[in-house]
Amino acid sequence: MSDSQRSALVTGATSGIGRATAKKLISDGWTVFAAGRRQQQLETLATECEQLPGRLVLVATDVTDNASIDALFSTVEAAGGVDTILNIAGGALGAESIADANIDDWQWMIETNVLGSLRIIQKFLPMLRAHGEGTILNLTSTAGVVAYEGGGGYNAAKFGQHALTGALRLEEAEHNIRVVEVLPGLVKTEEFASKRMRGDESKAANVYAGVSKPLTADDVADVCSYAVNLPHHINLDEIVMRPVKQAAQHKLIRDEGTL
Ligand code: 8X3
Repeated sequence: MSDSQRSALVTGATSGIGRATAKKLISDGWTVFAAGRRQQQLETLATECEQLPGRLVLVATDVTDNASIDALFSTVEAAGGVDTILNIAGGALGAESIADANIDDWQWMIETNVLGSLRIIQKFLPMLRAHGEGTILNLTSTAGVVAYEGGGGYNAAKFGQHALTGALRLEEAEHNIRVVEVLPGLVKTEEFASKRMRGDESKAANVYAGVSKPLTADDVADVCSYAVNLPHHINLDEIVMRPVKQAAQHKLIRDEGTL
């Protein structure tokens, strides 16, 4: 890989922020290994990226499965490697109180958000160290720094991923790997709220009801792209981004009469 030819692995690339970020980096001219579970969505992404200047390599991957990550690593290594990892796979499942929480939901959230990132990081760290100027960007959430009612499981997962990210930054600085954390608040994507509310589209719509301009996946992708395109000695440690209408986790301004 030459210095001018940046190359990234993006997980969670089948939808939402991961997909938008993969697309943005390809627009920036990067080689992007787009990893996600759903082959059909990966192929749609490929079609949309045909005219863009970068190079896209699709790799069907499940970040909760070690064998799948081994196969991903082999593909990336054989195709020239990466200097940048963007851990975007993740999500929320359920909005119950702690009293009513479902253990299986918590396990899925911890597996995907925390252990999924850990598996990818452990597998690719030697490659990033060998490169000499590595970057890891972990997409966490404002839910990783502020707890809220009904957020328990997602909070636990994102607080965990946030902690992992902080420790990693301290441990990898001596290997010249910068570790960036992007913590978005309310982002309206096609799947996040719907999945969290188990397909109840009315509950999912209520998450954004009356919020005139929630963040979009493209907004977050722009920020991720900005962070990883900066000269390597600049580490944006933690980027908290919210829509103006969400001044804090507890202060979401909705148009009157919308809920
Ligand atoms: C999503 C942000 O506010 O739904 O990561 O927890 S929030």
